[in-house]
Amino acid sequence: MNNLRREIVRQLREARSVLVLTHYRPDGDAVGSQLALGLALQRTGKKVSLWNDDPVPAKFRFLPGSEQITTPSRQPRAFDVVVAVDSSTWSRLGTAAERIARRRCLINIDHHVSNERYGDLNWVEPNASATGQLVYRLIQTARWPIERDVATALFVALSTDTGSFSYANTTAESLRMAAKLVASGVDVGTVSRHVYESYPSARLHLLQRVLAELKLIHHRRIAYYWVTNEMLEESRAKREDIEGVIDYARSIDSVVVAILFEELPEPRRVRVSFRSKDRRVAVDAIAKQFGGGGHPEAAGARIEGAPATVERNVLAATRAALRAAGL
Ligand SMILES: [Mn+2]
Repeated sequence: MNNLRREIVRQLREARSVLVLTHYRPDGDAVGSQLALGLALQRTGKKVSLWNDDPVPAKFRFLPGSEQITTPSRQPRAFDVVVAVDSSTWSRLGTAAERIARRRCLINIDHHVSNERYGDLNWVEPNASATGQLVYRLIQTARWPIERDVATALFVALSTDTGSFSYANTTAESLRMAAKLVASGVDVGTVSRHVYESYPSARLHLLQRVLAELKLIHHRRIAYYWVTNEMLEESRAKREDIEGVIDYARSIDSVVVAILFEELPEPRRVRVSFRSKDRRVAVDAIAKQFGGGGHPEAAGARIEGAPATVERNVLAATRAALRAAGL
């Protein structure tokens, strides 16, 4: 593992131009990992590009350097090294993947068990709490300085993927890393205010609509609800406001699995998110049945079909998973 990390550092050291990518619909770990690596590389004099099909969600735009994240160039461009962070599949990188004319080396850094190892160098550690944790180790291996803006991006990555250091994936190592980042200058209060307390009121209006139709089934162990296009329009909320909405279903005492169905703008396509509060039920295995993936405690899939059919199939698979676990 150490050799792999050293080889990644060697490739980055020899590169002049580096493109750092992450998955579309980026979350805190995606933006934070991409930005931390990008800024650290810039400090060493590399020419760095940061691409994403989707804009940086508003709550992460306080991060210094986030304005450098742009949509992919229209014409294919050549890079010495391309690094993908937090993206389990090549297709989750979106159109960026088509805009790379040449690259000497593709490096894939991720913590999803389901990672498809599409890189020339693949550093995948499912035990890491966040991809940001791997980026942190990489920067340490390279002995690049961790300045305040890099530390802040890494802190956001770690904080968001651990549910503010509350989920089961919070480890002694992730807490030690957080302590070191705070020592490097992270202003925790400011980060929390931006990331957790800066929602537009439209998000709460959306939440009202969504929660009003929450359903509890299977001895109240499964909670699910829908975000429809109509609800989004009426509340004037944006798609990025949907992130975290699933946590309300998850927070109910009796609930083992929470499911959020999101109607996508394209007809007959539904995005389904899963959360599990019980180690006996691995939701990535459920998501996988529908072509998705993720982590045992948090997973998702994009499923083709009429909403009612998708709902029926997903609920049936979830009930079966609970039954198999004796729940
Ligand atoms: Mn992640």
